[in-house]
Amino acid sequence: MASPVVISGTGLWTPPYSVSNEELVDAYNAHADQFNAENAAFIVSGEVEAKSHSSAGFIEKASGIKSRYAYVKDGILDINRLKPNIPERRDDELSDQAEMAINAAKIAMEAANKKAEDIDVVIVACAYTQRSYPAIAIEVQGALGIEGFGFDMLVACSAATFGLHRAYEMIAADTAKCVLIINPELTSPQVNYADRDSHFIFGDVSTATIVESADTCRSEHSYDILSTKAVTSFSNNIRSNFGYVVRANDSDPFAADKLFHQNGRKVFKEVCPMAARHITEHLERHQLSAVDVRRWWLHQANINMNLLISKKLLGRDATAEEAPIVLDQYANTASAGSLIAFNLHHKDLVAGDYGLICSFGAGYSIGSLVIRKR
Ligand code: CO8
Repeated sequence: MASPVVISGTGLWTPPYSVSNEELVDAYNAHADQFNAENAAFIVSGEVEAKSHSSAGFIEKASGIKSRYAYVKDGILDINRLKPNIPERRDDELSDQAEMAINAAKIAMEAANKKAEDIDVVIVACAYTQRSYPAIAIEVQGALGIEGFGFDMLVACSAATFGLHRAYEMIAADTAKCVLIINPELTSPQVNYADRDSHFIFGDVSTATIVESADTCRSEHSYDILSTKAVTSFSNNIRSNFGYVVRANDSDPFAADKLFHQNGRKVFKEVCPMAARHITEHLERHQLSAVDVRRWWLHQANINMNLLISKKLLGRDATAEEAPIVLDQYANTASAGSLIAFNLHHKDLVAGDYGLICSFGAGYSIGSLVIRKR
């Protein structure tokens, strides 16, 4: 029998700058006041809607988020800018996302005891790449001195789990010996900090994972991947229309629809039952039920979603130990949330413990892995 496919190392790179709800709300409210003053006549005539204030209390209650990290903080709180000020780099400099990716990759490689020559595939899987080509993954591959091949893949919130799925399949099919999957989630350039409904949702982060065969695994903490499961179902409820065709259709590249926007209520209502059903069916494949799972590393979009999903699965509230939440500190980090939770909360598991990694979000897309500590 072929030897198991394992997760043998993970890395989490946290950007140096934190932005609190209060800072973000102060900037947004100052922007709203300025907008309302500048548009006073149109607001009175009903042509323009006045902007209401945001509130740190609302944000924490509705989402569980207290702060988020930013790759570059400069500019985000400037009410005349409301976006990070990330200077353009020359073609011969490392790109921002490759830099974020390498920071997390090095941590994962050390955790898995891997050198560049041990790795033969690099997958960069995230919600956006900062350019179309050459692939960020190939840039990372070159900078780390890895031979073999690399490619980028975009599946919004499920990019990280779908990337792990591809790695699992490559190792199982013996088309790769060791895969490095990296999720450099540079979300802040796509956040509309002038939009009260979404200005607080996202943070920047980078996570990385090593997947290989158990035969080559030399790691202290490793996990058999027992199986993977994915589903997608088209929805316009989470969308960004930014893309290269914008140049050709003459639309405004800075319009609100080109940034992240969503119908949060609908997402909440539709995705929670979908995710709970998906997880139940996945566990059933292994004759497991929810109570057999020691740890749930769930996607981190909204604390109330996670509480609802774990309650649907367990029939009671999950404890923080069972289903850790990292949203308070990191916010929604697109596809990386479940892997941040994994990075911070896995070392206490003992051999034989089952765990489940699951992402859910834009697409819609859901991806999961059932794993067992070795
Ligand atoms: N401050 C104060 N009040 C506010 C604010 C605010 N900032 N925003 C809204 N309100 C008010 C509203 O006006 C409303 O008032 P009223 O009741 O008088 O009409 C009230 O608060 C309630 O508003 P909502 O119904 O909108 O509030 P919710 O309780 O639904 O919470 C959430 C809003 C937090 C957005 C919630 O709906 C949610 O989290 N839903 C799930 C969304 C989700 O998970 N989306 C996934 C997105 S991530 C993803 O898929 C990855 C995409 C790729 C990455 C993108 C990177 C940029």
